[in-house]
This record gives sequence, structure tokens and C-alpha cells, in this order.
Amino acid sequence: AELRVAVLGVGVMGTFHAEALSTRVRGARVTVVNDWSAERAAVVADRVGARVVEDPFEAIAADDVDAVLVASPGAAHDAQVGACLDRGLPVLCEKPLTTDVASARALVEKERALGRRLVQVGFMRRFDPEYVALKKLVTDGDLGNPLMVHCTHRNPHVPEHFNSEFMIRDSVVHEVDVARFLLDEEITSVQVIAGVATASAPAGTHDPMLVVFRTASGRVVTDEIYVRSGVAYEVRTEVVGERGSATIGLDQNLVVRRTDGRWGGTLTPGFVERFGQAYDLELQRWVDAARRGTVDGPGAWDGYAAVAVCEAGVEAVRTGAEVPVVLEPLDGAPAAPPAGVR
Ligand code: ISE
Repeated sequence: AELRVAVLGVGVMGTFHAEALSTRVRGARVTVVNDWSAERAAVVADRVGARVVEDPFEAIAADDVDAVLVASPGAAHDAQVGACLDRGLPVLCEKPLTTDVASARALVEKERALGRRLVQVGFMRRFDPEYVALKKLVTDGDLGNPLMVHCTHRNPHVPEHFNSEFMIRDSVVHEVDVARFLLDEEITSVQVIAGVATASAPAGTHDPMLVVFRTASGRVVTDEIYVRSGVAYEVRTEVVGERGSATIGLDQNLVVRRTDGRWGGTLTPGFVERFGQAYDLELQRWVDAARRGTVDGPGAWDGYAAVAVCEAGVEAVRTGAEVPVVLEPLDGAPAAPPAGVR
């Protein structure tokens, strides 16, 4: 049967996902839409042929809901994902899983007690064909032992409230997951180096920053996060191995135009344009598994690890020190249970 989905939160991502579910993704339809703004919910519900339910927990409990897509603000995730687990519903939760380590950890344990994977976290880069190809080069050994990873993450502009802490939790969180995904190991420390800030950054906001991670085996990962570049949405990642290196994100547009005495392509303006295909692949994969009553993408543990690293990152911004990340292993289980799309 078709998977009947409730979408909680219809900002940019929720709206995009709701539309994908009712058009490009097979095997699912949106039956319920919820948002703190009932009007905004009504606009999207109308477009996808769903009904509005004004209380998110009522939406999760509704008879015509088999699975839930959580795209509400981060602070609402903890309770909403928890309620999905209580009802045994598969859930796709946009990052961050929660906004503090203790609650993320509690969700990992709650899911584990159910004995079934139900939580997928919206780390869409794992579904991007370029990242998938890079991961394959690493796993197949084509680059030799991977020694370093260099990431660049630029947004053309962001709202005023994006301070250094927000940049870590909302933007750098993607590189945290990318590093864990590519290297298949946990991050054990974070350091942040802040230099000269762009004149368009509010006072006290370090934009750009250089974030340096160390992994369990001692590898180093760097991430330049710059969210007010004024140029375009640019995401690049290079893996440097013992036998060679590989970079993704260089050519964002395969069409190289020659007009008006110039040559070149177009840069993607935002994340929906750059990762549109990844979002759809992520959603299809989630729908396929949810119809079998489970999930098989990046899970609660990945969400917990990312929250823990970002929390250390926020402290690293404040102190300038290299801050350790400590993940508490689950009883009788390896530190990282079968996670994510490998
Ligand atoms: C946003 O929330 C995202 O997830 C984007 O991928 C990222 O580039 C942006 O910096 C975040 O704010």
C-alpha cells in the first residue's frame, strides 16, 4: 500500500519534501500537513491534496498516517521524534536530530529499546551521486589510505541570526556527517580557528571560520565554513590519500557556455538547487524502507554523534581550544552500530 505521510513543518525543506512526495517520489502520498502557521500549512496541504492538523502530536497519532517527516525547527524535533517512536512509526527527521547531546542520546536508547530502526536523519549528502562516488573511491582503496579530508562550505547569504554557534550547528553539521561517512570512524576532537571576518557579518560573528576535526585513528579533517560569501552555494570536498586525491563539487554545471566574449557555467544559488537530486533519492530510499516498517539511511546514532561533535564545536568557538568529543558506547554494542548508507 502507499505510504501515508504526515509532514511536520513546511518551511523551505518541508515544502520541498511535501512536493517531492506527491510528485517525484513513488509509493507515498502526503495525508497530513502541520505547521505553527496554520495558513502556511493550508497552502501546502492544498497543493498536495492533504488535510491540515493543527497539533503536531495529533498529526503523529492520526489514523491515516504511517510515517512522519519532521522538518520543524530543531528545538521541536526531540518531542516529535519521541512521539513517532512511541507509536512505532518510521520518521525522517531533518538535521539536527535534537539541539543537545542528552536528548539525542535518549532517542538513540529509546529506539534501541524498540529493537527496530525507525529514525533516519536528513543527512542528504550521503545520497548525492558525487559524494557516493567519492565514498566508493575511498572504500575501494583507489586513493590508498585516506589521510586528510578538506571541505569548503559556502552559502551566498544567510539571515542575521546566523552567528558562529549557529554556523556550527546548522551548517558545519553536514561536514561532520560527511567526514564520518567517508572515513567510517568517529570524530574525537574539534578546534575552530577564526580569522578576519567579512564586513557583512554582524559584530562578534566569525564568518568565515576554519574548523579542524581529528578522528579516532588520528586523521585530520578541515572545513572552511563561510555563509556570507555573496557569491553562490558552493560545497566542495577533497579526500587526500596515500596514492592520490579526489575532489567533488568542482563542476556544478556541466554546461560550459561561450557567449558575449566570455566562457563559463552557472553556480547553484542554494542548497535546493545543488542537492535537489540528493533530497529526492534520500526520500525515495526512506519511503521504500518505511513501507517495510523500518529505515536504512543514516540513523539515530549518526544524529547523536553529529550533535555531540557540534556541541564540542560550539565550545571550541568560545575557547579557541581543541575540544574532545566523547561518545558513550551503547551497552554491549560496538561504539558505532550499523549506521547509515555505506
Ligand atoms: C542549511 O540548514 C543547510 O542544511 C544547508 O545545507 C547549509 O548549506 C546551510 O548552511 C544551512 O543553514
